[in-house]
Amino acid sequence: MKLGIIGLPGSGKSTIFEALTQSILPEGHKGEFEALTQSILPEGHKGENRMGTIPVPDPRLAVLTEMYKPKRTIYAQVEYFLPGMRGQKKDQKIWNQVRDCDALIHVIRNFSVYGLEKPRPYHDFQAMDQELIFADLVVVEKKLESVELDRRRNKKTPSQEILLLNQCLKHLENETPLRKCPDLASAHHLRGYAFLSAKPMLVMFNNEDEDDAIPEAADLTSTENCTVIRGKLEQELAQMSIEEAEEFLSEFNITASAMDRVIKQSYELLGLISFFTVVSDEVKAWTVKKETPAVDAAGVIHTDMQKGFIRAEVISYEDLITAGTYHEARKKGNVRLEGKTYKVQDGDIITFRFNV
Ligand SMILES: Nc1nc2c(ncn2[C@@H]2O[C@H](COP(=O)(O)OP(=O)(O)O)[C@@H](O)[C@H]2O)c(=O)[nH]1
Ligand SMILES: [Mg+2]
Repeated sequence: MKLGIIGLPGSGKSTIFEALTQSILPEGHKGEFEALTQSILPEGHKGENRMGTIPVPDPRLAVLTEMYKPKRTIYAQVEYFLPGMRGQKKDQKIWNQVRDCDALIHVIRNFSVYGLEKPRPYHDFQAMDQELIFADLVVVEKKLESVELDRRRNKKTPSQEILLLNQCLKHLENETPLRKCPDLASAHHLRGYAFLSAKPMLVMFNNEDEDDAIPEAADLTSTENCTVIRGKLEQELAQMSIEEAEEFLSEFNITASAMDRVIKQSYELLGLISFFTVVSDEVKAWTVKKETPAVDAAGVIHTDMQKGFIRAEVISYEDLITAGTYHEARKKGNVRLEGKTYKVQDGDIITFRFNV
């Protein structure tokens, strides 16, 4: 899962990127998390692309680790991507860089800066969203123009795609982002365009230290997925020792680190779930979309597993914990054999049977 961070200059993107990628580690996971946490480009490279890969916190993995005592426990991962500004004229290139992201985090300034006008969250949201819409509009218009040329030269043109592109055109001309049109946003024929306004978006208001409320921003809170972060505060928190951080957490009434919260919200936004595998000394979490059939979940692990899929041996996390051991669960009949079309559920522990 790759989340692109966008927003107007000065909205706090770099600050939040650092808060998310250098976040303090939840108790009990220190070792594993430290090994995985990385933020590739350090200070002094502000103009470059930055990418941070961080583990998805999941207390169930700690329980499974306790049960199986594997050599390794591997958490699911999410990537945060912050496109750099260096050497870029207008936004075109930035937009191309976030095209392969699964979703966008749109950072909006909601803190005061001496010498700058008061924060205008709704205005800023609109300004950036319109740029996304405009970038898509350019792509659609170009394509439709070339299609029209082909038509005049009596070349065959793919009609379904054109129909859909024309629908996109209408919405975009009305300044409606394509994420508001689920049929278009998920249309198979349009996948190759990777439209920016079609990407799921988490609107992130970047607040003052003392303020943890979602701002009044017209009807944004009812029409978009909104969240609040106190970027500066969270960035400072991320750089503290565990002891310092604990004191700080209670002082500012923060319960979960921004990283935990944002990952959770991103999972929900993207309709993602986790399933687990336990094989030869390794407990591992995998990420798939809700409703993913077992055969495709196998493909996330290895294409051979997908091609040679025979069946999936499945037990829910709850059933395993209740039974105490896999052996006991099997005796109780909690271990099921499922076929290709079985829809994987959050927390399933799966063993795939396959031919090579
Ligand atoms: N008071 C306050 N200042 C912030 C906050 N987040 C960022 N800033 C400051 O705003 C300025 C711009 O932040 P930066 O992260 O570089 O924004 P970017 O241009 O979007 O990457 C910096 O001076 C930050 O220290 C915040 O939550 N509160
Ligand atoms: Mg920056």
